[in-house]
Amino acid sequence: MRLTPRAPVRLARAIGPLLLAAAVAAPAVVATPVAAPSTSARTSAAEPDFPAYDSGYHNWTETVAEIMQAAADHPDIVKVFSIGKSYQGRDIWMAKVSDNVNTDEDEPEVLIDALHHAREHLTTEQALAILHWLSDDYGTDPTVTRLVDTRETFIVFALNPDGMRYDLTGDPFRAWRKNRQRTPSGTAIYTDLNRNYGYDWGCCGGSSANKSAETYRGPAPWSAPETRALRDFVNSRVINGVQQIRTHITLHTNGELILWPYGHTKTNVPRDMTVQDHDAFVALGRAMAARNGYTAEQSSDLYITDGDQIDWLYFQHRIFSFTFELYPTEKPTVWGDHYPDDSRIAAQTARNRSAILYLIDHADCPYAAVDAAAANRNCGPLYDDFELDRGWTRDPYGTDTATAGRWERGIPAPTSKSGPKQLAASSGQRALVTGAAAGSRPAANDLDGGRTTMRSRPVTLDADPAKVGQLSFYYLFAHAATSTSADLFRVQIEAQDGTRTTVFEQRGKPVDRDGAWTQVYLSIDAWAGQTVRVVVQAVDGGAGNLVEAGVDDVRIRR
Ligand code: 0X9
Ligand code: CA
Ligand code: ZN
Ligand code: CA
Repeated sequence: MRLTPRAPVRLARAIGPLLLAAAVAAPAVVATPVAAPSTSARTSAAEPDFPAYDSGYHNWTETVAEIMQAAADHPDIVKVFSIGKSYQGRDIWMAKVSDNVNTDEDEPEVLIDALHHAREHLTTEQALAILHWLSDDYGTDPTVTRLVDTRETFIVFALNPDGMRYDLTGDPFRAWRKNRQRTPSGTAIYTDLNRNYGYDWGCCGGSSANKSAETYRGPAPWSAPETRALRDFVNSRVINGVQQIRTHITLHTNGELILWPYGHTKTNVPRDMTVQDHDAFVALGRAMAARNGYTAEQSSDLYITDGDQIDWLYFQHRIFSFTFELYPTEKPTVWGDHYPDDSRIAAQTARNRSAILYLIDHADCPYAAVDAAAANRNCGPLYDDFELDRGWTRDPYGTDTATAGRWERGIPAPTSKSGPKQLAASSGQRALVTGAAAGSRPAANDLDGGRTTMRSRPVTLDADPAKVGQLSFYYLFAHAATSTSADLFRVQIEAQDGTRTTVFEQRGKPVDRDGAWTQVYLSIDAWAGQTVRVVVQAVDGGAGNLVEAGVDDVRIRR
């Protein structure tokens, strides 16, 4: 919908790898079905296929042809490119669906992927169905039209093409799960792609170190080219410090489940998740389950996994990431339940239409699934809980003089001297603090020697002053009784023309002041229509003063 392309810097960066891929994927705009890349493994053999009674399923070449056909039929809204190659050298195809599809517009992004696990063929059918909803119903279905116009949806149809093909070389199937990555010696080393992601890889008894096991995690995190391709694509969607992908579904079979992170722990809200995010996961999961009749739960309620995809996507990128376990409900018996008759495909993929469109819709503001208050709180132009690097710069003006305890985004270690000084984060586990480590004694890692400054990424405020939400943040400012008014904590707004205005300031006094997270709300209506930055400063104005400052949960509300 938005015709304004993103800033040129962003275009260059974001489209670079995609253009490269698109060049390789030149047939994307041609209707002719594209042959699967040739590999030594298949030079003589016919392309593996489903048995005749299951011909409603797409094998690998049919899947690729179908994707390419959609791009040829809808060149204005569908673009196909490869995000990398499988171990055996097949392209891992991705379709982008959006209006102005060749432009990287500033629209919330959604990622959907299928077939991590070779035998889970219904997931590829589901991904193809999504591609068809979004492209064929564009212009006729008002919801689809709106979502194509206002979102950028990226779909992977088979993350594991080698395994998908191999599974069809059995009689009739092999019930294969892993990829086809093996050592030259030929020892059976294949990797469960959904145990190979790099967050808490192998941490928690949710995968196997045994090369022959179904849940073999691989020799190292990201050892599989397929997970690396997915990782690199997701990493490439961080633009100016902000991850563009907000919601995600990975499609698996089976169980009729909607699972949210984490899988590596039974704890509902561990330190590396925030309460607000957990609330949004539960609300989104339940809302989707109400639409497709699945059961929504935390993924570890099913069983513990480590190195699984959605844990990484949430932890590393704070993407609201879900595993869908498709039809049928029975727990996998390895052979039976992954191979529903092809007569089920139409109904069982259509069943998920409203749930999946709901999550695409909520890429705009996942917190809206909780309530309007959560949406207003967290979906304004700025919301930073400091759990991720979202583009703050230290010493942006080159005027800082502090010699120690400069601002850093970290896990603050509590310290105490005549009462608490530095505190654990206000939300999640990280905050912006003056020296996160405790050090050998309370005054060992506090702010010393002068000024430290941190500046946010640029944020554009609504042109209507009535619609500029308040700036809010939690702060702490603690000092010993030796403090003077030369010690300070302040927040400024840097206007578009570079001028800075102090909107909040606390100065030191010769009293012992303990650390306490305090929330502040400030009007910034004066900057309506401007692109501004938030600046936080702390100063240790006297030799040897114990001074600690912290900031968390900076918001410009809506
Ligand atoms: O084990 C998996 O990777 C997924 N199930 S499947 O039967 N398709 O293999 C489940 C992943 C979700 N995570 C957890 N259950 N922890
Ligand atoms: Ca668009
Ligand atoms: Zn699976
Ligand atoms: Ca935090």
